[in-house]
Amino acid sequence: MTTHTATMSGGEAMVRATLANGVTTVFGIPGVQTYTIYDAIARLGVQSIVTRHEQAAAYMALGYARATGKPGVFTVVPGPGVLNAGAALLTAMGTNAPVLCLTGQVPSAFLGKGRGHLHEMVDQTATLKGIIKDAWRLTDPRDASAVINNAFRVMQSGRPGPVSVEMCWDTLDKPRDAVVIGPGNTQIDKPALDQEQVDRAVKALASARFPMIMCGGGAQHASAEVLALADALQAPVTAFRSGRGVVAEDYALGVSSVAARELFDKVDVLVGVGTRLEMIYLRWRNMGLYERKPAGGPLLIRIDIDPAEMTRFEPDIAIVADSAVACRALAEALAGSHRSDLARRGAIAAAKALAQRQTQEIQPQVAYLDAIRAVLPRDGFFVPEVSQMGFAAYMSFPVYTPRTFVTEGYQGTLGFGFMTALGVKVACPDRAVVSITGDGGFLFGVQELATAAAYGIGLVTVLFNNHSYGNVRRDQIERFEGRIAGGDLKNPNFMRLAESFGVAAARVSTPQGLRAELASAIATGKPALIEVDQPRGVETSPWPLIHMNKKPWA
Ligand SMILES: Cc1ncc(C[n+]2csc(CCOP(=O)(O)OP(=O)(O)O)c2C)c(N)n1
Repeated sequence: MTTHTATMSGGEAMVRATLANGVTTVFGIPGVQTYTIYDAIARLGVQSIVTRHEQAAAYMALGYARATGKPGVFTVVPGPGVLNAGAALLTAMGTNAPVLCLTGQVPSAFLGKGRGHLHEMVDQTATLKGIIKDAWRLTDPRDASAVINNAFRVMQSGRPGPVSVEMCWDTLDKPRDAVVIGPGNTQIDKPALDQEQVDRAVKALASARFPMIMCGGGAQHASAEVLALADALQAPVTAFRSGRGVVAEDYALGVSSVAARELFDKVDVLVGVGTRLEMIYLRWRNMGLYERKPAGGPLLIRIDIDPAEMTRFEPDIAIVADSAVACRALAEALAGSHRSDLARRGAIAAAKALAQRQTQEIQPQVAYLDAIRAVLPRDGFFVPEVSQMGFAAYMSFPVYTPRTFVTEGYQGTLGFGFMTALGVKVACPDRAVVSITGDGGFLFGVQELATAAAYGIGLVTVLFNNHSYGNVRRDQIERFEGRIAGGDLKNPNFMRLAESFGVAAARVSTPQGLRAELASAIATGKPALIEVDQPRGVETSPWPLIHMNKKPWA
């Protein structure tokens, strides 16, 4: 990448410095402060996806980042535009996604004056710093390369996360001479591997009787290394949400969370790879119990790039490192230490078979999930949503390829699915992408059917319409003697709605019907909505298989 020197506006400098970092697509909505950003985007041939609400721009950038592991970029006006993007930014923070928000500010003379200038909010940078990894104000176009490159470094260094760069309206607009846009950032900081930590883990693992590996989102780039470690240990590998697909679940050692629970009482050494371990220590044990370190259970080894993680939940052995580097070192040191053990292989296979039978009871969800899995290619993306189908999918939709199960993480952000899936499809137009959603979550972002139609984003959305905020409704019936407060919904005609946006729509009412309709929708490569119409309350609760009745070391 060559250096470019010219007279340019702050907006153009921001865009050129962003493009120097390899960015080709920007999501967003323009406004008066950001006109120079949009003018540069148009002139410089960037793929620009303009959404119908700022939240969707941010969710699409999130989907882009999650699907590729590369930064996703969006631009919105300051104040309300930034706050409209808030839930997506929070979700990006929770799922460690490198997302860059480019935004404006009031004119510099008005900063902090409270005069009520257009889109003014009290200390926007400080507000953003409270919800994302970091935020900066760029005060001179001549600093654009340095500030934007630093944003790319911070976004991808250590635990990745979202960041923002803002510029005041006057600085965005005014041309400045001799602005130098240099090459993009190449520095991504990672902690060096500490051999002593590795040696301690190797010692514990070499003598483990029944080790298990649990992956989180921090293992998505380390699939080959986790697999090598699993093979060396002959250990089952599991995940709850964000770590799914690191090891394929049709591999002998890849196990769902339900199969993992079945095996867990045998486990004497647990290796957490890039995970907060929510499933085991919060979901299985007690969501209400704060523990600084586990009060029982297996010896815990944690591999995490973020040193703070080791004090948030203290393991017996901490390895602060990139998960690929650490797993490779452990796998090399442990190669050949655990011979294939027929009894253990048998236990794993039996747990998988049992889990398969148990999850088959979550009907009708699992019949529909099976229909989707049957037609979605191995490398196709599946983007669930906070819903009866999404919860069931955590443990009963097998995942075979890293990054292909894109979830909302611990934020549990209703509405994230459809919009995030659009960003996944923009990032990977040649791979199938299926979004599943409830009627509640879908209407958080339904207007983006217009974006799908306008840009021909060939996402297939399967809408499970149970005419309710189904999870809320069931919880209320169970806990409040059958009283429902805000759980029932009156919906539009989704077929006519989708068609009015120019999106093909079909309605089905059986898993077989879904399978056929989905296969043809994927084959057309065009945006499509498939509605599965269901009566209220038809779903079996997925929660007993998420929280599991039998508590470990209770
Ligand atoms: C941003 C946000 N708002 C509210 C909630 C609370 N909530 C969790 S599930 C749910 C209902 C979901 O309804 P729907 O999308 O129709 O899916 P269903 O449960 O009916 O399958 C609600 C309101 C949430 N998790 N996130």
